[in-house]
This record gives sequence, structure tokens and C-alpha cells, in this order.
Amino acid sequence: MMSKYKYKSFALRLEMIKMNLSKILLFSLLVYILAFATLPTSAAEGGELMTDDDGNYNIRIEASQWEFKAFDLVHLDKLIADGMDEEEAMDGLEVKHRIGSFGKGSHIILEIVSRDVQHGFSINEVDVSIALNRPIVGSEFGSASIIEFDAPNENTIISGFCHVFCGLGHPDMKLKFVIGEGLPNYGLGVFWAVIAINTLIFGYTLRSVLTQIELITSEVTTA
Ligand SMILES: [Cu+2]
Repeated sequence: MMSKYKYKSFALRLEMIKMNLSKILLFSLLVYILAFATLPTSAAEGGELMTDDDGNYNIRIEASQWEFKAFDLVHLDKLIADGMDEEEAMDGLEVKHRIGSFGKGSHIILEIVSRDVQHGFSINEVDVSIALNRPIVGSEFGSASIIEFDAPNENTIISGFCHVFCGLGHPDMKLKFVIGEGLPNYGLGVFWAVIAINTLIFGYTLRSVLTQIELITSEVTTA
């Protein structure tokens, strides 16, 4: 009588532990996947920026729903002069989200066009703001708007953004400019902290589950 009751409770408890364990495993896995999917990248896209004969940067920015694509025109001209196909050269130089690094205090010339609707381009830190014309029917780009400004004379990051509401993805239209060495990046530290905490929680849970299994097993064997 007694041993039958014990056996039932053993099976039930083991089943519950198995259920919990799979939930925890799944949750842990999810945290790892999320953490790695959002792993901050610090690698520069598009290669090193080049300056023209006057020491200025010339950047073309193409705005479309809902992103900014930037191209280093000095580097582009050089690649084309070296015999590279224009399309191939543009593919290699295309930068989204983050462009740099620009020299501290350097002069930056932006040529900005829209590929679809009306957009805007603002950088609060250097007090520039411009509205972009949409392309007329039959042309791929709207007329170019030119902005010139001097980069701050310090290591920093300034943020370009669209200020004309252009649809659902409007808040995603951002382009950061890295000046000098930029700002210290805490992203990687946060990433490893998340991994470490997740591993700790997982390890602790696994240990207590194993302890419970050991306890049940010893109950069964001594029953
Ligand atoms: Cu917008």
C-alpha cells in the first residue's frame, strides 16, 4: 500500500520536474537567442572615410521609407577612377545606421536626396535641418539638398534623423555620425552581463532540479 503511493508520487513529481525543466530550458534558450540577435556591432561599415583635396568629407545620403543609406562620394570617385563598376562600388560603400569616423572639427558636406516621399534630415548637435523634395514623376531621386557643417571638436556621436513624418517606420530613420573615436560603447558590457545572469539563473535552477531528482531517487530506493 505504502510503496504504491510512493511510486505514484515519484512519477508525478518527476513529470512536474520534467515540465518545469523544459520551460526553463526554453526560456534560457530564448534569452540567449535574443541576446545574440541584438549583439552590438562596433565594426565600421563601408570602410574608412576619405576627404577631398580641401580636406572635406563629401557624403551622399539617400532617404527612402524607412532608412538612410550613406555613401562616401570621395571614396566612390576613387574606386570608379580605379576602374570599378559604379554599382559595385556603391554596394561596397553603402552604410546604414552609423557612419564614421569623421575627423574631429572636420568640415562635412552632405548631399541628401529622397527616393520616394517627402523626408527631412536634422542633426540637432550641429544645428542643421533640411526638408527633402520627393522625386517628380519619372525620376528616381528628388532634387538634392546640400548641408554643410563642422563636426564637433571632440570624440562624440551626433545623430541625424528624419523630422518629416513619412509613415509607419518614420522613427527608425536615423543615421549616426561617429566623430573621432566616438563615445564609449556600453552595449558589449550589457550583452555579456545578460549572458552571465542567464547562465547563473539556469545553473542554479538546474542544480535545484538535480537535487530534487536525487532526493526522489533516494526516497524510491529506500522505500
Ligand atoms: Cu520620416
